[in-house]
Amino acid sequence: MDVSANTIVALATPAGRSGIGIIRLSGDGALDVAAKLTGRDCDAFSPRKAALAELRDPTDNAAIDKALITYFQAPHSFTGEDVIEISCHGSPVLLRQVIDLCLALGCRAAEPGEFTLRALAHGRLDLAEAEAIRDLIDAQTNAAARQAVRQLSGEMSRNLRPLKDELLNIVVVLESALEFVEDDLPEQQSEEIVSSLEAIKRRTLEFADTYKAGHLIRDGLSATIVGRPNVGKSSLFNRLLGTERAIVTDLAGTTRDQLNERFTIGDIPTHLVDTAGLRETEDVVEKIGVERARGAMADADLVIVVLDAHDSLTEEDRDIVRSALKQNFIIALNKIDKTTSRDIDRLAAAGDAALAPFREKMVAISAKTGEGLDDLRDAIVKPFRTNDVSHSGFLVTDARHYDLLMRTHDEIAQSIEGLREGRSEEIVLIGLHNALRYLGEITGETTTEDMLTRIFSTFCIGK
Ligand SMILES: Nc1nc2c(ncn2[C@@H]2O[C@H](COP(=O)(O)OP(=O)(O)O)[C@@H](O)[C@H]2O)c(=O)[nH]1
Ligand SMILES: [Mg+2]
Repeated sequence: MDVSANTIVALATPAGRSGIGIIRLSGDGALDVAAKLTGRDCDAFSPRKAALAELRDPTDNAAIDKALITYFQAPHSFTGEDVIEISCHGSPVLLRQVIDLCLALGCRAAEPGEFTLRALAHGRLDLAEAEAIRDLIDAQTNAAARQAVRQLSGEMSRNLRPLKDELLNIVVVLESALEFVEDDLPEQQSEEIVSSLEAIKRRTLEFADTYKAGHLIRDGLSATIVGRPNVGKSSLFNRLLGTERAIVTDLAGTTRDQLNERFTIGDIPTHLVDTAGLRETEDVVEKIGVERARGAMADADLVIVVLDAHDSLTEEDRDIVRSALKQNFIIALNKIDKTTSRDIDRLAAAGDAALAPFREKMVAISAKTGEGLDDLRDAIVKPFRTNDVSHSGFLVTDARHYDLLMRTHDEIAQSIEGLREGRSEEIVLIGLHNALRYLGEITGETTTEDMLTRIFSTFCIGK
């Protein structure tokens, strides 16, 4: 049998020019491929030792590069299989050549996340840890990276273990009651089980509740800047990003297409959208821009309505505030450098009585001078911060984990109800078995092929 066929190869470093580029192989044929590429014997490579070797094209023996080759022998490797890492010079052309040679020698191009999937299959990691690798690579802030590292070190399993053990104990008691007791569970034992289940349910919910903070740290929030033309939306966009990204002029209708950029506020990744000014227009291009602006507004976690503090409020402004009411929104009163008063109450009152109810949501700023920008940044993240979670704690960051925790919670809640209503142990046990299965799905003890395919498709190739 050709052992190379099940050996996968991929570039482990980003595509493009770099100092060094690393190609990784995993599988039974990895060592053999390394030997053929270097014209050496397999035993020239010792586990966990880097060897400097000339890579040659086996067909014409032409030199390709001088590379550092490191061999990790199964099972002591990332994947649990034989792994070869080839550190070449970081030329895209050269790296492509080496990968093509590996393919010609019988390797197969790795699927997204396939190295990690193999690590999972060989018990080198659990599923939550595998997902943590993806999250670490994708992390946009220090805080997100730190959470991923904690999850990678097995904190998810450590948090779930006691819950699972206690659930399992209860399942055992109920199952033996089924087998050995003629009548129903004695009243007192049933009450004990209910109170233990209540405690497990509470802890599951507490853990799931950390998702609000965890989700924010990992995925951040999206904020869309809206307002009528010329109030200073693009100026604010640039000011928040710290670059002259959007074109600013005193002509209404300058921004026609929307602009998207990422930046961070404190530890929170923020996806900021600048939009075309909302107004009735006959200009075809601007009209499309206005439609897109309405779409971006509907999709946003937070809408930042910009008003001109120097100008009186128009009917368009009122319409825009009204359409933001359905959502999380704040109001940025811009151009305060042009007003004589910085007092927000007076600004709000001068603007319009219609603004009075939203006093709490208003921040006075100047996109031109930067005044009030710190307050605005605080106001952007404030609606999303949770005070009840200590950030030193471990947070649930993944929607999949949150969903499974909530399902676990609901199953336990139903089982408690069943016990209280004196239903048969069989019925109660179904819910508890489901709860155990959901907890198992988080760490991957119980998984389906389909589920793994879905999860690993979100990984990058080469990891
Ligand atoms: N004085 C002053 N002018 C501003 C401020 N923000 C924007 N502008 C000016 O207002 C005009 C329109 O700005 P722009 O950002 O293009 O507005 P947009 O149409 O809402 O995107 C430009 O001439 C800006 O220089 C501000 O805070 N103070
Ligand atoms: Mg603009």
